[in-house]
Amino acid sequence: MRWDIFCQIVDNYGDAGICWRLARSLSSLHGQDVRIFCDDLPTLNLLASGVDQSIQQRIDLQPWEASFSNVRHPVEAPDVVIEAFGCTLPERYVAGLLIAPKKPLMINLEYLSAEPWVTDFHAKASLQAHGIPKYFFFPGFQANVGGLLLDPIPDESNLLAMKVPQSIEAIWSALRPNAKRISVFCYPGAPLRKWLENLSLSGDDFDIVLTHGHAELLRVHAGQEINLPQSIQLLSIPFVSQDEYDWLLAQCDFNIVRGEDSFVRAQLAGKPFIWHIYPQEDRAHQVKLAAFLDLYLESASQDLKTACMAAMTWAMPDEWLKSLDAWSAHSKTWRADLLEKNADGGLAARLVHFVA
Ligand code: TRH
Repeated sequence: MRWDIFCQIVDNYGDAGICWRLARSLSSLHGQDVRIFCDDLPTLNLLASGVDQSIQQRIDLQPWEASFSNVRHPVEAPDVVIEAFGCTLPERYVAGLLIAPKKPLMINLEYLSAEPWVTDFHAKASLQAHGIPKYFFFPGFQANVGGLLLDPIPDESNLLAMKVPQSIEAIWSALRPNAKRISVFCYPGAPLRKWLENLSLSGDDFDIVLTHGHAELLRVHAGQEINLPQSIQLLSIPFVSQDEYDWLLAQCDFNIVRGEDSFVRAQLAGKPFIWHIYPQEDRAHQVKLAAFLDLYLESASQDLKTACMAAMTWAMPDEWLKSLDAWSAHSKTWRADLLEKNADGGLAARLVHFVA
């Protein structure tokens, strides 16, 4: 089948990150023909770079405007149209669909949420005046929703086989063998400086890998130069490709992640993490975080529950760091659970099945 994915980049990298991961799964695991129409191609290309050429060449990355004219041609008419995160399709594209030789199926691919209501809305029809059938599709953790994007599954053999990405080779050589490694990818509101200062009191050594832009963020927010004891080494890396970022998560003992895609990848890496959830004005993010923690910590001991909840709401490390070993073990179990629950191939496979 031919799939057209529409990706509008609202902010940051998550919209492009999800669209790219979905496209590569549909193409390389399910043999589908995929095009992405994106309003910010450079960002999409940045995420997609570094991936095997055989994967990249099969996915057609197009600017948003390229969608206006070509659906009328029989060979170009899509079978499935994905509106990522409910983005509005270009009117000229929809007008073309109405006179295309075949009617596609439209899918509104929603945000990931662990909230219970998602199960009632997943796969439900959304009636449209134009008459083209459209359905909601919710990614999620529960059994009866759309699942997670797994591809590529980070297993030990493929991650160990991967070399240190060239762009960070020099920085990587500065890591200390006995220091614990923490990667940092969060939003500007995080109390990062205070958090690092508190971490430095633990008596252990930590190498902190700051992803693109975070060193600047630390300085701006602290309003002064960072002055931490030697037990904390800050290493700043450039933006890396999506596969390289996956590798980074697996190389660290603890990760700070955000948004949606890095949040899932940290779980699949099987490591403890802080999810810095995207802050929303109406505090809806607190409900979403609580819903996730209910599932994530369902089988955890009371001590671990208390520690994880504290960490995820930015309590200082001295409140929860003693639980890190138990949390590491829990992360491996949670990863195995996720893989088992998505053993049918997860989101991409469920989409293909749903459409069929
Ligand atoms: O970029 P994000 O913050 O996510 C977004 C926004 O919050 C957006 O509003 C929301 O619509 C969307 O999430 C769902 O974080 P996220 O989702 O983790 O996406 C980041 C992507 O960037 C992810 O695919 C990993 C990738 N990445 C790299 O490829 N290289 C890097 O160096 C880094 C730091 C990330």
